[in-house]
Amino acid sequence: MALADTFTRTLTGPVRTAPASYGAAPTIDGPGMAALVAWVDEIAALTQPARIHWIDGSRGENEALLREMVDEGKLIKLNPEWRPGSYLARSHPSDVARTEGRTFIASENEEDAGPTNNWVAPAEIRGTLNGLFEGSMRGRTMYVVPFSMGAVGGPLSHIGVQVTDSAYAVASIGIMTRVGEDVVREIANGAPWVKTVHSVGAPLEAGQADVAWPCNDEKYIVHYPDTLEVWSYGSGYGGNAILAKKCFALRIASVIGRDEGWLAEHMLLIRVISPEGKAFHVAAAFPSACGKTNLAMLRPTIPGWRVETLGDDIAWLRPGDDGRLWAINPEAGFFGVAPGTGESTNVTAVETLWGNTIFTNVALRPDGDVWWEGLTDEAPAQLTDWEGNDWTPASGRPAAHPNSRFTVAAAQCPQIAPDWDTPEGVPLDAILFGGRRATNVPLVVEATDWAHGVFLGSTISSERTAAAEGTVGELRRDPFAMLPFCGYNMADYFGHWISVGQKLRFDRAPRIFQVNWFRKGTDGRFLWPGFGDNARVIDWIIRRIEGGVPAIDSPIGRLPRLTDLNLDGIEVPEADLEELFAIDSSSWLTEADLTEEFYNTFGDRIPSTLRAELSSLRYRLNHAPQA
Ligand code: GTP
Ligand code: SPV
Ligand code: MN
Repeated sequence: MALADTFTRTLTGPVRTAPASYGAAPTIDGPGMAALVAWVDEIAALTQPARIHWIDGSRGENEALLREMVDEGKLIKLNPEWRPGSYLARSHPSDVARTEGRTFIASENEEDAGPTNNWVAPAEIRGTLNGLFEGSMRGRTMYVVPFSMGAVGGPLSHIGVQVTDSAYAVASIGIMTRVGEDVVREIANGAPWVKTVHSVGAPLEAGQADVAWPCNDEKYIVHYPDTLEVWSYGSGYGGNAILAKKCFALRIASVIGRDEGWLAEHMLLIRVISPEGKAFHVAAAFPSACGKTNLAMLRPTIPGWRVETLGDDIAWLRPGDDGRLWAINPEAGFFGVAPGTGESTNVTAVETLWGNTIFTNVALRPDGDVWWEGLTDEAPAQLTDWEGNDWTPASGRPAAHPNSRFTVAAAQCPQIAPDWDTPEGVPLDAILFGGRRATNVPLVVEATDWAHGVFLGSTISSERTAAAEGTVGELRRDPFAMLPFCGYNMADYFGHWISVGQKLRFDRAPRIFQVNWFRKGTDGRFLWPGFGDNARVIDWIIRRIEGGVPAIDSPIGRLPRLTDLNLDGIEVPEADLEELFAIDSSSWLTEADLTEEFYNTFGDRIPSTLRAELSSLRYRLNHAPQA
């Protein structure tokens, strides 16, 4: 094998005996194969791993990998009696979330990255990265992981290859995407693919002992939108390491979508089935840790309604020939927030996690099962916390890290749609935008039309969460929940949303709504029960789509008449309901000023349609009577 030869030639680290398959590319012929092998050779020459392992995606391979990680102390096997086939990983305490400050867009032109992204000049950063990646895999195995986002060969699907020195990343990608030799076959047959390179940046010198969670204090998550590449260095956690997810399926895919006329979005995807048996498809964009997984697994508390899960984090949307907007979930698993996931909030997730799950940074029970805040109302008396220390309820600190997560196959979800991985996707009826807003934003507002909906999406702000480094609770702009994930100039992205709308038939385009489950009373408590009761908002949305109920025009959009909300079986005090929908003109005029300030950071790149929407909003706030 040419590859094995190159591999031996460039080897500088220690060599350990390894299975014969290690280092050998699969014997698949086709015109695209040489370029793949050459690229892998090139990365190996740079990073100098001790071994190369082409991942075939088989069950046996996965089991061997997990066993190896347990032997090396990188995973803790959970008690199979409670949690079969499941593991706990504890990250380094400095490597617990996406590092947005170390995430870069290396487009040729700085303007193309825009003011919301960290831009670096590609030539310059390539030099820096070459220095860091040189020898970065010494003493480690370099895994080559071919993966597909969307069903292999599907019309909306895209493929990629991740090279990584993290077995944890390999196991995670195996759950989150479709990995296997059928992807290599696609590449061999000439399909285009995205190159992603990942190193934890912790080479092992001869005789040096490994640690449970290798990583590096210096981190770089770099995207090259012009050449469709991702290079990630120094972190083993989540979106920093599973490059198929935020790096590829959002940042790189958003650029591909801009060029090809579709949208890559930070959205969950569900099918809602009405008591009459009619199916509706809803996508919703909420910022990180703002309720996507929960809504994706909704168990309606109103009788007769059913929800089938299609996706919980990413959706790719494409206008169809029929004038509708079609959506797929490109992923194959859930990388979900653990804290707050419990029987009373998201029982579907709890059931999904029965086994075959990798947990990261949750607490360990003495009986070998896991626990996190919110799993049960009462904490166990004794735990080992996410850092491996003894913990009791008196410890005064969380037992699980606030951004602790579970990684589990979508197919394991008890309410997964039977056709969740259909290659052509589902036609959307509604799009929801939301965020965490203690004040101002009502429970639900309907956009008057597509342009107003795009305006609503562009103005989303949300209180920061633990999903990324930063101060939790601080309000920040997060348009379309894409602030950290848009791979190009966000003003152009807003324009792209408008142009996608123009490709839809006006009577078949999804209707757009803004929602907020997180409004608080002056006493600091949530005004809305949320979770399963969010079905009551979905019920109103669907009745709007069906033309079943009138709405109230307000300066910020269409609001429900309170009598149209189905509140049977819950007690929401009248005063709370009023407050949930209260619109304070002066606060909204301040929001409008902040929106203008935000728009101005893009100069004249902001589409004139959105400037016009902002003027109309101000006009309505100044002239309409208080709602
Ligand atoms: P990412 O995976 O980071 O993109 O997060 P996500 O958007 O999928 O968020 P997720 O559904 O995991 O929810 C994050 C947190 O919000 C959890 O602690 C939930 O318990 C909480 N949450 C979700 N839905 C609701 C709701 O309707 N009301 C309230 N009060 N909290 C909610
Ligand atoms: C998010 O932060 O939106 C996530 C987790 O879904 S990560 O994969 O780390 O981006
Ligand atoms: Mn997310």
